[in-house]
Amino acid sequence: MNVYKKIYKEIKKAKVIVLAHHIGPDPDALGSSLALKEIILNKFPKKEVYAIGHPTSRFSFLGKLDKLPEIKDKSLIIVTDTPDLHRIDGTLPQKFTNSIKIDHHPFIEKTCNLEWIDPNASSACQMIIELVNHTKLKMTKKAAICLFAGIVTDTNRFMFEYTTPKTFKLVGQMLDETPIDINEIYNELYLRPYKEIKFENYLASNFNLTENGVAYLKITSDILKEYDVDVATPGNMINNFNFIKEFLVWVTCTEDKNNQIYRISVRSRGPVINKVLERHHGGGHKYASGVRLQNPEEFDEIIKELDEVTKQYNEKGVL
Ligand SMILES: [Mn+2]
Repeated sequence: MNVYKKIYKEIKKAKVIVLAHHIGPDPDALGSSLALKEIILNKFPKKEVYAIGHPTSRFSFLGKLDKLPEIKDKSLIIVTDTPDLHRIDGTLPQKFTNSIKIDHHPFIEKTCNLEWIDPNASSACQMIIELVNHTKLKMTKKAAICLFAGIVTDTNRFMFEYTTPKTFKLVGQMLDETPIDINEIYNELYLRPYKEIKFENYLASNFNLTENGVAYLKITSDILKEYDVDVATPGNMINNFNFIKEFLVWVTCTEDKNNQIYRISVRSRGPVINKVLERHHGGGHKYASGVRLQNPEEFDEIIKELDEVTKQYNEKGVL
């Protein structure tokens, strides 16, 4: 039996299905679980289906998240877009009768009974379209909006290398069969207040740059206050600094005063960076990673290690 059929069979069997994703969810995390909820309920209206996690206002157009229900017999959790246990938002797979992982991150650890991992997929949302195409599940308009938003953001508007002919085929086919207004989605995703542009301007003007091409910047909570932006803003903006000739790797370190942590976001145009972040208990993709630090001094170590990786990349052209 192929993985699509296996997943479908488990969905069919379950009475209660909980959909979960990673902490600090992006549109791929939110979109994949909210779309799955729609798609499952469309096929099985009598099942109890919940998409859980901490609410986020930024991407509320994708739909509302549910509270974790009481977990009964024949319960199934489907975790999307999350490779490791400690980043699952709101619950743990062990609490359920059965568990499934659908993810496109490189493998970190086994967290679910059944794991479908495709590191070549652009996004978890792309994998959901694939799942629908290979089973009796049907696409819905609401789900298509969620999935399109997840794919567009995870590929940075189809620019990242994970964007493959398969991505275009699956998206094209979905739009063909389930027409949605993509301009509306782009407005939701990319329309920004002027104060954010001013803040982006601050970031652009203040990066430090190493000889090897690592750009980095510490952002204090005072600066966030001054520009009236929230603590997630630098991380959400980091892709905007792609295609700057001198930046091979670029990093923001944002002080999160409420939680007494520092949020590190890293992007790369060549050097593989996730190994460095994994050493500091973070992770992510080859060219897009992050970590949350308690100790700000660890940031300096990370920059040193990223600089070394970038130096090696410059010397060898790979790595
Ligand atoms: Mn993703």
